[in-house]
Amino acid sequence: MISENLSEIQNSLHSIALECGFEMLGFTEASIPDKDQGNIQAFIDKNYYGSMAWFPERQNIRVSFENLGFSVASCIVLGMVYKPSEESEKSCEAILDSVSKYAWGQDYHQVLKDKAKPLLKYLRSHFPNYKFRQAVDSLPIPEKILARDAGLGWIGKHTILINSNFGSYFFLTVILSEKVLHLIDTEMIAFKMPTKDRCGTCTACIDACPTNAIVDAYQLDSNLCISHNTIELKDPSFDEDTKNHGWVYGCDICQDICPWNKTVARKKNIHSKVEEFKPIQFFSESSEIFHELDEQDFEQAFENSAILRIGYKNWNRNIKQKDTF
Ligand code: B12
Ligand code: SF4
Ligand code: SF4
Repeated sequence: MISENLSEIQNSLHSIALECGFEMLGFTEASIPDKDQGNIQAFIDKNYYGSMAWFPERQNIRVSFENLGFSVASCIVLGMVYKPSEESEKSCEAILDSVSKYAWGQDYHQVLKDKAKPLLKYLRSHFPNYKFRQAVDSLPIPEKILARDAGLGWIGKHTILINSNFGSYFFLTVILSEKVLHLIDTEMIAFKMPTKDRCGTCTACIDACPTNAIVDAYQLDSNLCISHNTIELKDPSFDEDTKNHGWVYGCDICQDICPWNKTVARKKNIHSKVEEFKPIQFFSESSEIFHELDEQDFEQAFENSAILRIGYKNWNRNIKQKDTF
């Protein structure tokens, strides 16, 4: 029997999440199904993690939630849409096919941490004897698998999580909870999003990827992915053989072509409601975006942006690479 209390807690968390700007929230058990564990292992065995040498490390956290300082019982998974409004897209036309929409606004790691603070405060005050910890890419936690199991959507053939209402232009963050919170009661079922795979026979993302990085449905080789090559490749030297197809930071091709974004979410005018994800000044006001920057100008331009993390040398490398196609 699930106590009435748990249902109230879930409802309150849902209301707080909406107030904080999250569109999606779900609960799931802290466990990774065997089939997914096998897929993660295959990703490692095939070296699909590219230059992210950290990926195969700490597998005990990724698949078993070990060494986190407490025994994790449940995961609260939250989703926040970052898709820019049509107005923002018009004002930033120059970067539409060069800078991924997820990096137009402020650094999502910080934004999602700030936005989730009231949820953590609520949890800690209701359950002072239990531990809670938030992850936004900051822990080796398979966020998409947990999000799928929490009812936020399905993992598409391009390997990104899609929600049938919101499309795929949203970030994920997970709150790990020592307290059991994931049990589903009848009221919560109404909040749940469909998790059924709705890609059907479509292969638009696979066909559109210019580097054939989606080597098979649901399988991505990061070595070939423009997102990886513009963000994760640490070597700042210019390489004529690396073709980023005009992209300078990230890549949106497989998401732009997806009917769940292109048609369904667009018709519903799904876009970010969060001030922090409006384009940063450098993108909305500068007329010289794709010119090389010195360290000081780079740091000023990307002060609150995730782009700051790649450093000015790699930004300049990507600018040079932009024109080689
Ligand atoms: C590593 C990483 C990357 C890598 C690898 C991407 C990938 N597909 O995994 C690179 C650098 C390429 C990348 C790119 C991007 N990323 Co990224 N990334 C991550 C990170 C840190 C880990 C993901 C992970 O564990 N991947 C490993 C694979 C094995 O996991 P998986 O994809 O869930 O695997 C499932 C299937 O794809 C399949 N599978 C995968 N590989 C294989 C291999 C075989 C052989 C088989 C059979 C099956 C299989 O099986 C699994 C399910 O059982 C997460 C944050 C996190 N901590 O989860 C963000 C995250 C996934 N990224 C995100 C974003 C936004 C992006 C980009 C869109 C950014 C951009 N615009 O440039 C692109 C999208 C590229 C793409 N097509 O996926 C968001 C996605 C949000 C969402 N709606 O899903 C996340 C969740 C960050 C966040 N907190 O919001 N990313
Ligand atoms: S992000 Fe770009 S390069 Fe990577 S899989 Fe999608 S379309 Fe291909
Ligand atoms: S483009 Fe088609 S196959 Fe690819 S994720 Fe979207 S619906 Fe699925």
